Amino acid sequence: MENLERLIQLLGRSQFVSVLTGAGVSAESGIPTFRGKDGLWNRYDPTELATLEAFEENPLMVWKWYLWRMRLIAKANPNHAHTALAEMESLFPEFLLITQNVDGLHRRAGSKRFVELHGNIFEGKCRYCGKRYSEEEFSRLFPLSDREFLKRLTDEEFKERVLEGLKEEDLPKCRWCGSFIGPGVVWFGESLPEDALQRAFQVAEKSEIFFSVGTSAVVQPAASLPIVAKRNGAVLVEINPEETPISSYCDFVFRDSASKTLPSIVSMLREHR
Ligand code: BJW
Ligand code: ZN
Repeated sequence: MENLERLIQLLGRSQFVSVLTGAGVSAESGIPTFRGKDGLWNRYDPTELATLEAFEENPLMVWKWYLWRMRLIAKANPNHAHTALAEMESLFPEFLLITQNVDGLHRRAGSKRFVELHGNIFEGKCRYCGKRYSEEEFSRLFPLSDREFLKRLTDEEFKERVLEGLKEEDLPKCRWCGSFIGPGVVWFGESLPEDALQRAFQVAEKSEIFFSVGTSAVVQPAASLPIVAKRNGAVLVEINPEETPISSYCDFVFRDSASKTLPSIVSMLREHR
């Protein structure tokens, strides 16, 4: 608690605050993390599913896996960590939320000042020519990916329409080049969106306080952001029940869930101001 009060005092004097989030922030919305005990990738081999090679070899299997995750996300709701972060942006003159999450829950919770480093699962991206499709455009091209449609599907219907019913010829094709369109996320070996990445590094360099929340901090280049912030003089704060490779660089460590810690910080900060 003493620790928390000291952090609140520092935050109260700060103008420039940034937050990097990862899958742990959405864990309590029921969306499995990637590498934790219940991590998605403990049950499914990522090298088989979330890579360009896999998509080229078996686009149907990769799409079924993504549609399964998209349905899970469509049915989920933002939790207290997302809403606390949405509130936090109005408390500082300069604030940026940098998320690695592809689920769009920060936007749904009301965040406006954010960048999505690894894309968005409801958008589309042609892996051949690079053409991007907005969520709206993509759901017209591939109605199965529509958020509202997926949300309403029962388990039985999902099994019938997607797991058993979807065929390779039903997969969405690029209007420009005719190749299969994949989900609008960043796979290993792919570059991150240039504008989001540039903004994230610029902001990390200028931050007075930098939070790393719910991320295992192993995937590059996102994992370098807290280190860059620290090297440029930021106070580094980690919120994660588990230790990570950046823990030893942190000035404050909260070994607790994001949905408990962030609302406490925001409510204490409001009282402090
Ligand atoms: C809680 C909690 C609660 C639980 N509250 N917390 C330099 C060195 C070495 C390698 C590389 C390098 N530069 C690039 C690479 C290669 C690669 C990489 O980083 N590999 C490493 C694994 C070593 N990076 C890339 O390929 C990137 N591209 C790139 O850099 O291009 C140029 C280039 C290419 C090749 C070589 C060199 C340069 C692209 C990375 C794309 C990542 N994509 C994914 C999949 C997105 C699509 C999808 O969703 O399917 O993004 S991977 C996956 O990991 C996903 C996540 O955004 C990302 C990060 O995971 P995150 O969010 O940290 O989740 P977890 O599960 O790991 O951790 C959850 C944490 O929450 C845990 O710590 C829990 O304890 C905690 N937690 N409950 C708070 N309630
Ligand atoms: Zn294309």
